[in-house]
Formats: sequence, C-alpha cells, structure tokens
Amino acid sequence: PTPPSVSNVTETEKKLVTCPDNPPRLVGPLRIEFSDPVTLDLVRSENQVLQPGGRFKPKDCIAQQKVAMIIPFRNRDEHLKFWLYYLHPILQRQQLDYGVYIINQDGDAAFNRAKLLNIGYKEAMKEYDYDCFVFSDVDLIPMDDRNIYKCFNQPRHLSVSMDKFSFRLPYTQYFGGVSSLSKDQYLKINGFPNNYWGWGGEDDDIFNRISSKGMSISRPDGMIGRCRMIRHERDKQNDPNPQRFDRIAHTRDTMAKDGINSLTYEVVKVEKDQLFTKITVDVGKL
Ligand code: UDH
Repeated sequence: PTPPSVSNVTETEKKLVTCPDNPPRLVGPLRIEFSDPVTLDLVRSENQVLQPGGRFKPKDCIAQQKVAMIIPFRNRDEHLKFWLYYLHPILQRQQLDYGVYIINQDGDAAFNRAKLLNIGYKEAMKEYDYDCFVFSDVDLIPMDDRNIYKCFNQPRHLSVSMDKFSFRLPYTQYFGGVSSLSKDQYLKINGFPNNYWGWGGEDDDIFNRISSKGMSISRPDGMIGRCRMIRHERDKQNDPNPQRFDRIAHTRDTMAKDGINSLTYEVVKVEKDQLFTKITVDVGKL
C-alpha cells in the first residue's frame, strides 16, 4: 500500500483534471452591439469572480493554458468598457487561466502599437508564469465564443473575419487585430518590432518574422472567426507611417537586433482594477 502522502494540496484540488478541449459552457454565436454604453461598475458587478488585476482561473478544472491578454491602449476608455463587458464572460466560459493587461502609452507622441505589445509581454511575465499571449486591439470583439483566445501549434490569427472588411480576410498574409503566440513562438521571432511609429506595417512585420522562422499561421474558420470592430475615427498621433513599406521589406535583416532583446521603456504607473491591470508606460519617441 502507498503511504499517505505529505502535501499541502487539499482534497478538492487533488481531484481537479485538465479542462477539456471543448469547454462545455460555450454558447456559439453571440449578439454583439455597441449602441448602449456600459459602465465599469456594471461590468465589475457582473464579474465578481475576478481576482484583482483582471485575473481568473476556472474552479472546476485546471486550465490548459495560462494566457495574458495584452491590449495596446491610449485614450480609448469607451472601447475598453465594451471589450471588458464582452470578453470577460467569454474568457471565463473558455476556461482559461488569464489576466488582462492594458498597456497605456503615456504622453502624446506618435503611437507605437508593437512596442506596447512587447512591453505587455515583459510586464505580464514579471507577474505570472504565462505560457500564451493574446494581443488584442481594444476595439475588436469576437462574435462567437468558440473562437478560443488561447495558443495553438502555430502562431494564431484570431480576428479573421471582421465586419469592417465585410467578414473576409483583407489579404492572405494579414495578421492584424487579434493574434496569439505561445511564449516559445514569441521568443523564436524575437518578439515584435519596436520602431514602427504611427499607424500600419507592424502587423506585416510580425507576419514576416513568423514566416522567416518557418512557422505558418493558424486560423479559425471564417464563421467562428467573425468579429465586430467598434467604429471610430483615426486617433490623433496615429497617422499612417510613411516608413512602413521600407521597414517591412527589411524584416529579415532587422529582426535579430530589434525586438524583445532590444526593448527599453519606463513604467510610469501600475493600476490594479478588478477588471484589468493598467500599466502606463513611457515608450519614448521616434
Ligand atoms: N490604439 C489606441 N489609441 C490610439 C491608437 C491606437 O488605443 O490612439 C490601439 C487600440 O487598441 C486600437 C489599436 O491600437 O484598437 C489599433 O489602432 P487603430 O484602431 O487606429 O487601427 P485601425 O486599423 O484603424 O483599427 C485605423 C483608423 C481608421 C480610421 C477610419 C476613419 N473612418
């Protein structure tokens, strides 16, 4: 007979098994609309299971993955409320062990989306042993909860059929909007570029990094991958970057020295809300 084991694990924890591939409480297609504004207090009251910083773990099984949701952000509070309102319940039904990180660019210099995503990776890793990273624009909401916000064998593009592109991929190599990379996949491409200031190109650079390392893009099917974008005008300090075409043409030469290995920034403030961790950062300027 085996001797009684000495451990701190409680009886209930011992019985937990890994969560299934098909989470049982998924509902499929969702009604997503943005006509009635939501408040953070409403979202907080509907998500009382969350731990400070927008953290969650399923209680009836052990999550397959520990996922950091990384959102590049500046001055989009209205969009963020909708994102939190829709995504928290979806991510819980998906039985993920997750945390939500809002990476807020301080100041009003040119916006730098990819650098904010790198910072999100770095800051999230300081907090928890995440093995998967979902990088999501703040204005994109999935229309089907079977589009699971986790990592796959290959880097995943999740926002494959957006309403603004008539529910089609704008081009085959498109990797913008919402994507996921495991820690290994992310490190294999040295993270993302830090020098795309203003709008555009950084997502194509990431695609180039992935394909140059011999990886391919995984995608959900077009129905499950439908999502809505909250309509908005172009932000201040996010005009199309005229250097983007030149930079994309040289990803293979630049990626080894520009990425997570060359990232520099200053943390200005860290705020822990029930719904998210908001990290305000100085990313420098062009
Ligand atoms: N973002 C911010 N604040 C900014 C700029 C960008 O939070 O000032 C973040 C946000 O998460 C956003 C993402 O970066 O979802 C991508 O930026 P974007 O929404 O500007 O890019 P997109 O391609 O839109 O979605 C481009 C402008 C379209 C103008 C259309 C006018 N009719």
